[in-house]
Amino acid sequence: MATEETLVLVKPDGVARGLTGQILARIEAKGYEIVDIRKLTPGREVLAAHYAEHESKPFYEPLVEFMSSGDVVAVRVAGHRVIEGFRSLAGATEPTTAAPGTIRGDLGRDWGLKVQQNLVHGSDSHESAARELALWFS
Ligand code: D4T
Repeated sequence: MATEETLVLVKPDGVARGLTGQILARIEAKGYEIVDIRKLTPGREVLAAHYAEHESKPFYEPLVEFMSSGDVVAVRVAGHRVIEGFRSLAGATEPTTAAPGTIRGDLGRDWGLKVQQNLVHGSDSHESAARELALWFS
């Protein structure tokens, strides 16, 4: 059976706060496999493609600005039901209300900015995972 894969991004706030290791450790401790990893400062083009669904939202510009503000760590993660499993590890979008025990609930907070700085991204479906992995690991 083919192993499912997802794209995880440690966002610029996670990298800048030195939380990359803790986040990767949680993924490994859960039992998922880190298949590939790269650190880069993403350009507008990759971010526009990645966040195309949010283009009309008020937080879109602040989001692209934030995501291009520094290094991110892109990770290809594999495991049975990893797409759903990593979303569960990450917790809800808003760090203030994300459940304790999740990455965002334990390590994140609201900084009162125009965009939520919530440490990680995880693909939300098989289609998104395939599209995003091709985008970040081409
Ligand atoms: P990502 O896509 O980064 O894994 O986060 P989520 O799946 O949890 O959230 P999303 O795609 O709906 O939003 C993408 C990105 O925009 C920020 N955001 C989102 C924000 O600042 N304000 C908002 O109201 C929403 C919905 C946070 C994540």
